[in-house]
Amino acid sequence: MDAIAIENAFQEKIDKDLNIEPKDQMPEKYRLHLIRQISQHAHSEVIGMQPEGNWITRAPSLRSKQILLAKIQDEGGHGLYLYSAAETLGISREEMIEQLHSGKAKYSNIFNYPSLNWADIGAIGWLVDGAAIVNQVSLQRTSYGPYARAMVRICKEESFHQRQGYEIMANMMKGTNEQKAMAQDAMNRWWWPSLMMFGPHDSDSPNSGNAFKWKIKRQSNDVLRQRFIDKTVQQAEVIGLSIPDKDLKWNEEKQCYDHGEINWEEFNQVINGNGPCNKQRMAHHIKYHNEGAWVREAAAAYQKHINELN
Ligand code: BYC
Repeated sequence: MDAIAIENAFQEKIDKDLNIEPKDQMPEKYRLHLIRQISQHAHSEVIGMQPEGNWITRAPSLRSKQILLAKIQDEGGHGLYLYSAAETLGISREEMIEQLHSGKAKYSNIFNYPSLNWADIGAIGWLVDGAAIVNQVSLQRTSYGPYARAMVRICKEESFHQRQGYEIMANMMKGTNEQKAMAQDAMNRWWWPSLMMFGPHDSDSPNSGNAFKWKIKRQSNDVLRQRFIDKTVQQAEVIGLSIPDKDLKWNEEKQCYDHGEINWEEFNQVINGNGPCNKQRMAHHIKYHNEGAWVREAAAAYQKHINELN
């Protein structure tokens, strides 16, 4: 089949809502679009372990420490499913890591902010995982089979993560004035970066055109952001937290919350390497990746040995 025939047969499948599987023929641009998005998603999961890992040794109780450990292990697992899904598209793990280290591949803006105290762990679980779920529930119906199936499992785990974070915030809001102030301070620092997680406004989203044509995306950046806001404002009210947005108000006609302007200048700085923790996050990843070289070498030597026996 020539390129046009491949593209037509492919689009016909997409239009019938059929999944595309690794051995199916697909346009090169679809393959590259998915490698970009899935690898960036995987990097986000793995880099996202850093701000939380910062608090394992300082968790306030054995229970909270066990829960946090389990959550961070889940994030590592999510990274692994996603790297594997991307590998089915013909890119190796080494190439993806190389693209992360060279800055060619991005990862979520949100993990370039510091986790300063225990309330931040609550805010990450509640707001960051909460935002991630809204995005990922929609991605369960993405057109590439291995990505869609990874999302089903990831969403189940993320909803536990979101509850873990909300529980921390709810408990702090029942505590002393200092604890309440800590929770509100974490809310103030994490709210706007969480809204940025959904990406630029639809009118400024260069990848959305193809993403919709190929049903990689099912809902737009702005639609998902609005869904997250509407859900989260109510959860904040229940535990007595305020949303740090003076322009936030219920729109009776549209039946959703209007919100203030997002600082896109800050977003662009952060995703281009100039956020508060970008350099620290990357230095940490490179250091431990290099220190783990012996594990990869040992695994390769073991595989070679097994192959020789067979
Ligand atoms: N951060 O054309 P657009 C987690 C980039 S981890 C950084 O709208 P697209 C967790 C975008 O890549 C879950 N960059 O792009 C883990 C593009 O640049 P490139 C993370 C962003 O792809 C541990 C440019 O801006 N979730 O839950 O159509 C602990 C223009 O954007 C961001 C995912 O990764 C951003 N927020 O839509 C706790 C979801 N937004 O690539 C929790 C999977 C945009 O052309 N990804 N950019 O150089 C997606 O759904 C989509 O890629 C996005 C962006 C909605 C994020």
